[in-house]
Amino acid sequence: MTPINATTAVVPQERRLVTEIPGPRSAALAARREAAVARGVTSVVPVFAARAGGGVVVDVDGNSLIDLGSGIAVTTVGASNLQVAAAVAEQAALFTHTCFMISPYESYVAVAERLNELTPGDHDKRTVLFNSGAEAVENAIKIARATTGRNAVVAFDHAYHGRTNLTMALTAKSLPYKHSFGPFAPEVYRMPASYPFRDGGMDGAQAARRAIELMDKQVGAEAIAAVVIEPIQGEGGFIVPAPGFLTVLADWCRAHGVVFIADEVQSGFARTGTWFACEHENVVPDLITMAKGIAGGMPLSAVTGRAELMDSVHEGGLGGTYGGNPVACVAALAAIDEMTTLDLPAQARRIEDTVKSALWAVAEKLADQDRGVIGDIRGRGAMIAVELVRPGTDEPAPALARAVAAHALSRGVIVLTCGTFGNVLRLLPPLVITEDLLVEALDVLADALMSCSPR
Ligand code: PLZ
Repeated sequence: MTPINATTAVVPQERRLVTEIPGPRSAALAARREAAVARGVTSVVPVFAARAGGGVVVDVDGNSLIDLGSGIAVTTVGASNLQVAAAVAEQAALFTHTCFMISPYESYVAVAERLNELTPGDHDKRTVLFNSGAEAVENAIKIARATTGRNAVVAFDHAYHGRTNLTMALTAKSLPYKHSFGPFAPEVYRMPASYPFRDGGMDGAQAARRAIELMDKQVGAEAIAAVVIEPIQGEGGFIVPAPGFLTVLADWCRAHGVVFIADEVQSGFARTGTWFACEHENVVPDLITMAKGIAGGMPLSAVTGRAELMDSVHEGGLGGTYGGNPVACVAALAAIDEMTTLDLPAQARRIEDTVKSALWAVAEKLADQDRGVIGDIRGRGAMIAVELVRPGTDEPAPALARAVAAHALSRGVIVLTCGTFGNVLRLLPPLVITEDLLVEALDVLADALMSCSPR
């Protein structure tokens, strides 16, 4: 892997601990935070950021941590990418906002043009922009309902689609996302997904038919406006469905006039080694939702889809004050240019090789010592997960996942967890991380796995 972070090299690319974690400045800020910030919003890492870029986050005490989280798959081109930063500064000096619904500007149109080109399928497309992933998903459902005149929406077990009322209803896991926040939006139906590690050998087509049978029986195809699915489930555990699952579902949707929505908020924008994760299965969604990696860290989200569906919504039916903010739009254009020039899809594939071989090596070592806690290693590109279990079973080991992440953090590496059972370590490095830094972080993670796994 060549070092490609020339455009993000302002922050020294190193792991360096100069205090304990958290250091005194972070501890002082934590106390202020506790008195000022609502406790419902929590943080994975107890250190406060001072700067970040390439593959590192530097905290207020001067500790430089290797970042395997990218702020949940957002800083794909780095958190202080020079092209993005320059575009943002230039646009902010021209105007920060007019509201696209009041006086439009070119960058919104240019982002729509780029997304229409980049997303799967060569049909005629249209795009509309919003701020967050949840907002994109909500609007995709609005569009599907308007175009079909139907109400029901199907989502899957282990799904995550956001924290607004409708997207909470679509999200599978109660704690922490839904607990005490109901009632939820009606007409949402949940179907079993494809989870190869836990499906006892069921193949993709079988898992799809299981879901289809339930949809037919419990909802009826003629009542379903949309099926919404993450091509690789993110928060639910980086679950890659068995081959064929997505294609059989998408074919069924097409045959029954059901809008197939791919939620690529987490898996999109080069993350999995292709521009979008549904390309791995040659699935062409009717609508695709995007956010996170789209704009180099600026808040922007989008729905792109078949022109006839997108344009079935009445004039004035879609919008929002900040949707497609001009600063976010120029950031997206710069970020997408970087992903193209640096060929970040290819970089994600190289990261996959490095990460998977390091993880397989630890898995073998642990298994040789009868400590087989690694139940599954899965994912694509720079979206890779390790599912931890009690040795010899498929029983989830969430405490071990937390311990490993904490151990890695104490050695200067940020690792996130996820999963319906909280037992999955997920690796989402910025795609501009250098090979050296990535290997160093993987060594720390391997050490953490070896030290924390029970004997
Ligand atoms: N769809 C597939 O992954 C956001 C959320 C973390 P927003 N995932 C991270 C948390 O605890 O809030 C996500 C996603 C998929 C939609 C969303 C929602 O995107 O930008 O957070 O609204």
